[in-house]
Amino acid sequence: MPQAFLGLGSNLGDRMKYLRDAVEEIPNLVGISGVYETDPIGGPDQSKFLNIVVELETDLDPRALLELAQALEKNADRQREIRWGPRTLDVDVLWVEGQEAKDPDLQVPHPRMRERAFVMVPLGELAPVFLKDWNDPDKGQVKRIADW
Ligand code: X6L
Ligand code: MG
Ligand code: MG
Repeated sequence: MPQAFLGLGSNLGDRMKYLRDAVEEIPNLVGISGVYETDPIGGPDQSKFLNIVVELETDLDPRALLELAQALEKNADRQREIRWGPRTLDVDVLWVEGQEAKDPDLQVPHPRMRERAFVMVPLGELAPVFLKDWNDPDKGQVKRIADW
C-alpha cells in the first residue's frame, strides 16, 4: 500500500483534544510523531500551535485525502476564518507516495513543507529520508513536548 503523510495543527481551545479526536478518525494509520509546541508562523499575532505529523498506508489519492482532511476540520468546528489565523484544527496533505496534485486547491507534495520546521521536524521522526539536504534555522522554535 502507498505511504502518505498528513500534517495536523491546532492553536485554539483544547488543542490536544482536537488532535486526539482527529487521529482517532484517520484510517490506516501506521505512525504518529511526537507532539510539538511551535511558534506561529504567518498570519496575525496568535497563540502557539501543537503540531504533529501522521503516516498512513492507504490507497486514497490526494483528492480523497483532502476530503478526509476537510471532514476532520469540520468535525472540529473549524470556523470560517481570517487567512492564517487561529484554528481548532488544520489538516494538510503533505506527501503521497507516487502521486502529485497541481490543482489550485490541492498541491501535493505540499509546496511549502520544506520551509516549515513545524512540518519537517515531526515528519523527520517518522521518515528521516525527508531531512536529507534539509536545514532550517527555525528548528529551535519547535519544541517536542510529548510522545504521542
Ligand atoms: C512569510 C509570510 C513567511 C508568510 C511565512 C508561513 C504563512 C506559514 C502561512 C509565511 C507563512 C503559513 C501553522 C502556523 C500556520 C501551524 C505553526 C502557514 C499557514 N499554520 N504556525 N502558521 N504551525 N507553528 O500549523 O503554515 S498558517
Ligand atoms: Mg497548514
Ligand atoms: Mg490547511
